[in-house]
Amino acid sequence: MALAYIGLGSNLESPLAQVKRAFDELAEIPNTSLLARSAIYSSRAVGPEQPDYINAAALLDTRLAPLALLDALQAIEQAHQRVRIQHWGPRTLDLDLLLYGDEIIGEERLTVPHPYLTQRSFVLYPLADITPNLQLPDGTPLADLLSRCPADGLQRLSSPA
Ligand code: A4P
Ligand code: MG
Repeated sequence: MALAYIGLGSNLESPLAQVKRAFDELAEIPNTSLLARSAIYSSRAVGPEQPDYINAAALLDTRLAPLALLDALQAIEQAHQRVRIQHWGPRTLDLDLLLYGDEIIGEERLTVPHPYLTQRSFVLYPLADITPNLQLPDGTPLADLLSRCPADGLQRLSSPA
């Protein structure tokens, strides 16, 4: 079993509903259980001009290998009729595999930890809701990253569950 953290993001087609539904779908992934969900946040878009995002994070306990878990995440994205038009562009649902245990993965389809994790308030604050004393595989405490990362328009809309 491995603990995996997932980043959820949406900025099209009722983003709040997309993210809430995605939490339920994460709980349905085979050989996997949903251990925790962060609060839900709104955030200003990073990248091209586009609507604000809804962001959150989830903690899974899974028996799936990293690439099998990525397949499951992409299947959920597809079910939300996600169309990839533009890099960093708007989307109905984006599911990023942020962390998979203490593994460091550099494969064509999968980079873990997620490359932008350390700089994005809309990832770091949700992670801290779930595991405030989290450390990255290289030993960096999440708290250090948070202290260096401005909240940058991030707003908490709900409590963690
Ligand atoms: N891939 C590699 N590593 C991973 C990973 N750890 N998790 C590959 C998930 N996928 C991973 O992803 C392209 C390919 O990355 C996948 O096929 C997978 O094999 P994508 O989601 O289709 O492409 P993308 O989203 O355009 O690129 P990327 O790099 O995933 O973008 P991000 O980092 O997801 O950023 N602003 C706010 N406020 N909130 C957001 O959530 N999100 C983005 C997208 C931009 N701006 C945002 C937000
Ligand atoms: Mg992505």
